[in-house]
Amino acid sequence: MADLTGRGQRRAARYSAVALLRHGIGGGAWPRAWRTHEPKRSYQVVIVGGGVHGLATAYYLARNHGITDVAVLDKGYLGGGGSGRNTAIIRSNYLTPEGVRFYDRSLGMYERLAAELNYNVMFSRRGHLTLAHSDASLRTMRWRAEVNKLSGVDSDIADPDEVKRLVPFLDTSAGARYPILGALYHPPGGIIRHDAVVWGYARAADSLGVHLHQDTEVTGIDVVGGRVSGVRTNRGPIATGTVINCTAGWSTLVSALAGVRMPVQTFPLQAAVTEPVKPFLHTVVVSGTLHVYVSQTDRGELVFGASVDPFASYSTRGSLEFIEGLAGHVLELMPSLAQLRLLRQWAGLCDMTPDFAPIMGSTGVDGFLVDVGWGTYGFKAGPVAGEAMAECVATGRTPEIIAAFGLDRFEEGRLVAEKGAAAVGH
Ligand code: PYC
Repeated sequence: MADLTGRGQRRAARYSAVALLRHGIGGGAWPRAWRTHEPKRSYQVVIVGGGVHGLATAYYLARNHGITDVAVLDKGYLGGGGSGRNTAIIRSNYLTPEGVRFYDRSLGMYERLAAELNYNVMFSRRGHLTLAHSDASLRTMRWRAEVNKLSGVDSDIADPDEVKRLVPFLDTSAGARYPILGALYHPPGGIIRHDAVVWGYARAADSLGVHLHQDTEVTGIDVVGGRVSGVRTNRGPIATGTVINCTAGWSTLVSALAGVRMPVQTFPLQAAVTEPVKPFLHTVVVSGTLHVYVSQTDRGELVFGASVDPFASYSTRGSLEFIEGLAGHVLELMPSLAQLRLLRQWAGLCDMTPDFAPIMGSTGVDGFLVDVGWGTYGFKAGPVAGEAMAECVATGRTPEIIAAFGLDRFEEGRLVAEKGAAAVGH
């Protein structure tokens, strides 16, 4: 499609019922959602990682700050890492005030995203239940509910009768091996179609002039006199004064290319999906004690996840141990699912920090910024992280909403302590 501005921008095809009808009748191909380019020899900003964080950062740089001379580099395909491997759960029922405020902004942005990007991201606000099977976990749920309410986030404690009303298929009997004593109920939580989020941001960033480069691996980051001067890639060198590391899984390795150390360890997180069945589960259900979370997609499949694997690794393969453990736990919660067949399983990589909060903002190397260390929370944060990182680059200042997440907190002992908000024990 034509370059309309001379600055590499183009008007993306408008998706609408009328456009669908016109194409249905007239035939013809839809324009590609984003263009391909040869990498230029220099860009104002280079973003490493073409997942939701990298693409959202590129989009907000262009949309909010008019910075369009931006390249997003991904060593594989867009959304092929954590963005396409998570279980698509979004929520803001965190434990710390910093976390609640941050993830709540993201949830609000997700809610408006389809209209903003003219792309159906299938946002589904359906409520999120975190079950408590012990007095200790009920206490943590109460704590989270109170912190949430203080920040204006809708969360409260549900008793077992309310849990049964919301999810009749759950075994809420006192005779269960881990009886349900109550739950943290968070009505604004839900799910969204994760691939669509990636494609929507990619298409919008492209239409604003951002270059998206797939199969483009960063093999080196040049630093001269403490300042970034460029990146080396398998497609040649690119000069730039600003590099943002938006990777998940490889964040330590990419940061090491710039000589920056990260307190991060990488663990696989496995997930699985069943055959589709009639809709019966209208809420996201999480059990920390049983290490399981489950939601039902609009197609009827159940999507399950669990804890991270118990050893650090870069493997994205599924294992039999995971499926055996998961099946046992799911049947303790919902015995009537015994006949359901699993379709497939997969894994993504989680970069775990010591306090389960991300690392965002500037580093000791001028022009090298990070948006990493998301553990099991990354997908939920995509929009707000992109917005904040774009502001960081454009203004040279750290926005208040990410002030608590700086790399220097580990030296200064200002940890954020977000572990208690993890879906399951890790
Ligand atoms: O934090 O809700 C969560 C979550 C679900 C899957 C991975 N993390």
